Formats: sequence, structure tokens, C-alpha cells
Amino acid sequence: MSTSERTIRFIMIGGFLGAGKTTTLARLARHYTDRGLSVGIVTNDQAADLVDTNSLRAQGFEVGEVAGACFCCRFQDLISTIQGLDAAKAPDIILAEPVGSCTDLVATVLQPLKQLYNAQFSIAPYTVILKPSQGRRILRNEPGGGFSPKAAYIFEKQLEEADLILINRVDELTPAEVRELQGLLDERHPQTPRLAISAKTGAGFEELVEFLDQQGDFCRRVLDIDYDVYAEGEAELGWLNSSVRLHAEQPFDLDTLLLGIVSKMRQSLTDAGYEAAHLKTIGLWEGFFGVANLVSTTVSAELSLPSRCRVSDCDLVVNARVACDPLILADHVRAALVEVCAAQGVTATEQQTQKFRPGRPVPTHRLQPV
Ligand SMILES: Nc1nc2c(ncn2[C@@H]2O[C@H](COP(=O)(O)OP(=O)(O)OP(=O)(O)O)[C@@H](O)[C@H]2O)c(=O)[nH]1
Ligand SMILES: [Mg+2]
Repeated sequence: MSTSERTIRFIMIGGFLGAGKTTTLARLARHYTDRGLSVGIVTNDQAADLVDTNSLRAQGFEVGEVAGACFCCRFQDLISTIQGLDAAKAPDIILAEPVGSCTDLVATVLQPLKQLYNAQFSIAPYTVILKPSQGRRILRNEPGGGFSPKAAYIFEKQLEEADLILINRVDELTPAEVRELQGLLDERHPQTPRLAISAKTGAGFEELVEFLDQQGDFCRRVLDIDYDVYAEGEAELGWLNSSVRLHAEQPFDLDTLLLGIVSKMRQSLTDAGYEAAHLKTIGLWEGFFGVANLVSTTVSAELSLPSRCRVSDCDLVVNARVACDPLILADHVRAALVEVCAAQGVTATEQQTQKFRPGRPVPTHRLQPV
């Protein structure tokens, strides 16, 4: 990376937990790959065992992972992960997904890349995905909207630093709902261009790719941000990453099991009054994989990537981000696993689980545009 004259196009897509970042990046990766470009993806999380990394790798993409803290706090890990991808794949494009509870990324990631690694990277306009299910309530200032005022603060700061806002999930929204979100954005972020897209169907992606291709002086919206409120907002979330080995005497339907686990978690968390930001699980076995998600307790669980297979063994990864104590969250996850597995005659053996509240972000760099 340091010796060649070529620059790598760096495209980072931010947005709240469950907004559709991974789905968008997978679609963009396919788009660029289909056009003969070499693509590397960098995922990021507060802990190891990422559903996103597993899912993107299972879809055939070259993925590097920064795990243990967000890009801003592990800036050097981001650089070395990109260098690793460069050595393996010489990517024309790096697609990066920051942690969904992270903000202030223009000052802590994009400006440092621009200023300290100017020769190696060309930086695309910073794009942030709006999650309609929580965004509508937060932008309307509804009482109890989103999770808490501090989490809503993070959500709003994410939008504030964007060069482009994507209203995602238009496949599910009525034209009136899209207009309402546009109107709310007109009030809050009148200067920021926006696009309505569906990461699921690909609607709006031609315009998105065109926008991302622009060369210009983007990534200049450095936030005025209160790190105490930001840190407290992040710490309100319980975070759980768990890996589990499943085994059964008779083959079981993997998709039924994945959807069952997420649906059961949804039910028990809703009954207990806890709001989920994102629950996701992936089951992997011998090249087969399936993914189930829940992006809000007000909607149903869904099988986003079906495996359509029956297996007797399976590696399962569960990631949960929920507004509750992580120990309570772990109890809900374990109870859901035990109940759903037992119903299908499956034995679940926990391999490792990390559960915590995210710590205060301490960025490696924080730079103003020059
Ligand atoms: N209907 C619909 N579903 C979508 C769309 N985009 C994403 N989803 C679904 O929303 C869920 C979350 O999508 P992800 O791409 O994993 O979201 P994310 O922002 O990467 O989530 P985190 O990494 O946990 O922050 C998955 O079930 C996706 O299938 C969309 O445009 N329409
Ligand atoms: Mg993701």
C-alpha cells in the first residue's frame, strides 16, 4: 500500500444498529465486483464473533475484521487490517462498516485517513443510513422514541456528519411515509442530500453508486459533540456476542431454528419491556449458512438469508444489542436457545460469550479539516 502509486477508494457506510449497513455493503461489493473491480470489506465490532464477518465471508467476499473497539479507538488496527487485505487482494475499493452505535467518524476516521494517509486513499462521500423504525420516532421527538434521549443523541449526530443520508427500506414504506421522513430531514438537515433506497431490492442503488463515485472535498462535517452524552448513550446498550455449537441425532431444519431463536428472543425481551436495536444470528455448516434478524421489537423477526438446508451439526453465532443490562440480556439469549433447540431435539454447547456495555470511546485521532 505504501509503495504503489495507486490509491484505494475508501467507502464507509455508517448508520444506527440494524439500519442496513451490511446489506448495503454486500450489494455494493457485488456491484463493484461485477464490474471487474477488486473489493475488500472491513467489519468492526466491540467484541469478537461477528455475524456480519461470517455472513459476508460466506457470501464470498474478502473480509477483514477490527474487533474489540470501534474504528476510531482502534485506528491503527483499521490501517493494518486494510494493509492485510491489500496484501491478499490488492483491492481497488475498501468498503468499511463502523459499529452502529458509533459517531464522530468524520473527525476520528475519515479526516485522519485524508490527512495522514492522503497518498494511499481517496475517500468517498461519507454516507449514513437512516433506520426508519427508530428514526421516525427520534426525528419526530416522540416521547419514548428510540431508546433514550442519549441514544437518540447518537442517532442524530450520525446523521449530522453525513454527506449523504440514505432512507433505507423503501420497499416497506408507503410514499407518504417516505415523504414524512424527507420532510423531517428537510427540517433537521436541510443541507444534506438524501436518497431513498432499498438495500434488499436494490432500489436507488444506481444513484447511490453515482453519488459515491464523486470526487470532491467531502467529509468536512466535524461534529460539535459532547463525549459524556455519547458515552452514556452507548453504555445504555447491553452487548452480547456468543458462539455456540449445535448437534442433533437427526437432521434439523436450520432456518426454522434460526428464525425460532430470534423470534423467541423478541418475545421474551418485549414481555420484559426491553427494546432491541438489533438481534442477529448466523448458522454455518459445510458451506451452508443462514441468517435471521430482528431490527426492532415492534416488527417481526425475519430470515434475511435462508440456508434452505437441514443439518445435524452447526456453528451458531448470536449478536444482540438491546437496551438492557448485559447479564439480563444473556439470560434471555440462553433461555431462547435452550427452548428452541430442545423443541427440535438439538443440543446447544456454548463455546464463548462476551457480554458487556460498550466503554467510553477514546479516539486515536481527532482532526479538524484543513
Ligand atoms: N425490508 C428490508 N429489509 C432490509 C433492508 N435493508 C436491510 N434489511 C434487513 O434489516 C436487517 C438488518 O440489516 P443489516 O444490514 O444487518 O443492518 P446493519 O446496519 O449492518 O446492522 P448492525 O451491523 O447490527 O448495526 C436484516 O434483516 C436485513 O435483511 C431493506 O432495504 N429492506
Ligand atoms: Mg452490520
